[in-house]
Amino acid sequence: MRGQVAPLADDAPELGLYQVLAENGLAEPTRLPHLGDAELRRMYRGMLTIRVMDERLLALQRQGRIGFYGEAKGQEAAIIGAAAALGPQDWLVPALREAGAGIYRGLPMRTYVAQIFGNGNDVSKGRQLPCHPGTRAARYLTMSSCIATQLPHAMGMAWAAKIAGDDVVVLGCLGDGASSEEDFHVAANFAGVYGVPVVFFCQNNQWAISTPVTLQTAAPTMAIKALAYGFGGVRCDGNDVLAVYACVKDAVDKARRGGGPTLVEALTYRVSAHSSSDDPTRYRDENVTAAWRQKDPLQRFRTWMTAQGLLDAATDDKLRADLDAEVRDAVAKEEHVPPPPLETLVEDVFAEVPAHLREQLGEITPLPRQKLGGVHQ
Ligand SMILES: Cc1ncc(C[n+]2csc(CCOP(=O)(O)OP(=O)(O)O)c2C)c(N)n1
Ligand SMILES: [Mg+2]
Repeated sequence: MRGQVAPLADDAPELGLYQVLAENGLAEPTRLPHLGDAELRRMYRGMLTIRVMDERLLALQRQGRIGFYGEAKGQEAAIIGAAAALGPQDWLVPALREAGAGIYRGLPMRTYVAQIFGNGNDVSKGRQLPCHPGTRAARYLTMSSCIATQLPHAMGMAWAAKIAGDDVVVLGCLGDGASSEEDFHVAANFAGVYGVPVVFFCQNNQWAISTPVTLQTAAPTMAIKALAYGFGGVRCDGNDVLAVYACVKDAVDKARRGGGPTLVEALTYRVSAHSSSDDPTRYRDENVTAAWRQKDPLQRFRTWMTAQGLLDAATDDKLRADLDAEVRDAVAKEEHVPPPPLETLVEDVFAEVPAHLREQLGEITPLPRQKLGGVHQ
């Protein structure tokens, strides 16, 4: 039996909705991407990691043990489908919700949790909001808090790779909200003109904090915006990990061949709050959210994996328990690591620390670790 996937719109992929898995988890066999069993299992694990991590770390915020957390619930397919389409030599430049892609590419869980605590093990030494990990080793750039500023960076990294003749493609991520920023226009225009190997990946989760996508643009899709910059756009079902993988892989392969940029839009929904500081019941109809929760991307992939004999309930339960234990262990180890040394406040900025700053440093009394209040973002 085949899945009832959306029909192909080859003549206008920027207006269509590419699906491989229908909502009931049945596949359209002619569209299945070439992926081995091990890679499919790894993708499932990557999606479940995000789900488990979000549950645990949001609970930690509610207990006052971390100051802030941003979930990616319901967007696991978009995040992992895109990450899986990259090679290890490629760079991923995230927007807000791709930390799970960093982990998929090799960012250790403890390193991520250390960043969330902002402790002495955190490579950014507590100077970023939680959920801003970065790893050079896994080629995952630190997220920029300023919406869309990462896009000229992603484009520039890809342009540099082209000039140097490096076999590198850059995935520049954005949300629907970021598409209204001038940085999106600058990056897309430049990428089109210079034909750089960048793939713009827009997770259209239909909300930018309290702004619905209908107020973000009058365009029928995000993907169609690519046409104005002289390159192709494609829209896929962001809750279908195989569709996201297929579309991003096509775009990455094209960029690698010298075919220039593509804008891939993954249509999904932000089923949770914007962040731990947000209450969406104040501005949106949660009946719509409830309907989108039924389109759970993890459940869709689980149904298909199970039908393929690649997963069973016992393996799934054990995987979930193992991932939960991994997150709890990382929290247990990182929660009591002391903060970065105070001197780094000035020593990392000045080669020779001015006398007045040395004096001020001497006057600072470190505060005991207190219950953290909310952080607004
Ligand atoms: C330049 C800038 N303007 C506003 C903000 C406040 N802000 C933080 S997240 C956000 C919404 C982003 O929406 P979207 O791009 O759709 O990403 P999503 O949160 O849905 O993943 C806004 C407006 C910001 N961080 N930077
Ligand atoms: Mg959004």
